Amino acid sequence: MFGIEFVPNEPALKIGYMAKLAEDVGFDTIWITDHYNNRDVYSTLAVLSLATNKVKLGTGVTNPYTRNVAITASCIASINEVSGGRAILGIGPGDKATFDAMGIEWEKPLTAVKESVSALRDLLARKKITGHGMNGAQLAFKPGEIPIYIGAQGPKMLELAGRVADGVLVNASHPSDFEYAVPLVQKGAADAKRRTEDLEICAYTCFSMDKDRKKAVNEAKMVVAFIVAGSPDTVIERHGIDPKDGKAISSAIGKGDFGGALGAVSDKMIEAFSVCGTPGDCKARIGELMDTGVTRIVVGSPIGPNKEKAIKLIGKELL
Ligand code: F42
Repeated sequence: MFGIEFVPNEPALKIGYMAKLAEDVGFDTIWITDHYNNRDVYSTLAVLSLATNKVKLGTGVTNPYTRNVAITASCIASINEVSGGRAILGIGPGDKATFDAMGIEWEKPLTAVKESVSALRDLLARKKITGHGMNGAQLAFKPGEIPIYIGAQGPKMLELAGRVADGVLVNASHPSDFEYAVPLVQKGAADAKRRTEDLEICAYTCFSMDKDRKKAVNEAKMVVAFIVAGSPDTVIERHGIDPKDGKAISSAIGKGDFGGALGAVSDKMIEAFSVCGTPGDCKARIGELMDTGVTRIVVGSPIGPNKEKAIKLIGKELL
């Protein structure tokens, strides 16, 4: 029921050590984020394939813009091979801010994800594909069974995930976001005449746990500041936060004033955008999330003030 996310902003060997620890304390899935400015997701997953024995290993999430889908198929199939069949492909529309920096246009993201999942299903079944801009691409080796999850927040993307994916990774931490998201995923599944029970609905949370609540909250603040800055007003308002307070944070981040951004993070923002606090606090929030129809929890950044200690504590108290 519990997965964990690692951001490859540290050397892959260090993440390999954390991943083994996470496996040992009882996590069953490890997700690695994909942004061009961090270590490469597939190199990291290759290291994790060798460092661990039984956890599932996923891209959390890649996108159809920075990598051609035929390359994505080849990369994840290679990870599936080296890990002994433990790969999962997480794919989403990608992070607009990093695309701007790379000079990549974010054209028709919904269509791009939809077509990519269809092409990936064919490529992973070793079919020769035409369409999707391809002209007969086909893998030359057997990929094995690889589930495909979609990273989604918007209403159409959530429905698409329900229609075509094996699971959905929703980047949110509050029950009200899932009261909104779960019915949309279920509607997509119903439209495609699929059983909702066959679909994993994952809360891909901002998580911070420590025996000392204050320390846990302090650690979550910067991640929450970035979430608030990147969230549309509709999401901010859903949590009873004034969009002006959100704008103040994005403007501080835009100016490089990270102290100012941290100072503007309110308790209400922490409550809305993270699973945070003592083991008891986190347990209570996880219960609320599961009540909305969430089937799995992903423990995401920052995990805790001291990652290694937090992983052990989560293992002892929650898993
Ligand atoms: N992004 C990354 O780049 N790297 C990561 O490691 C990563 C991890 C991650 C994990 C979980 C998760 O939920 C998201 C994650 N993301 C990551 C972010 C992800 O890639 C997306 O940026 C994020 O999920 C936001 O996407 P969204 O679901 O809100 O979709 C956007 C594109 C959106 O606007 N969706 C609309 C909707 O209603 O869902 C649909 C827009 C639409 O219909 N577009 C039309 C189309 O065809 O695409 C075109 C409309 C027109 O007028 O052109």
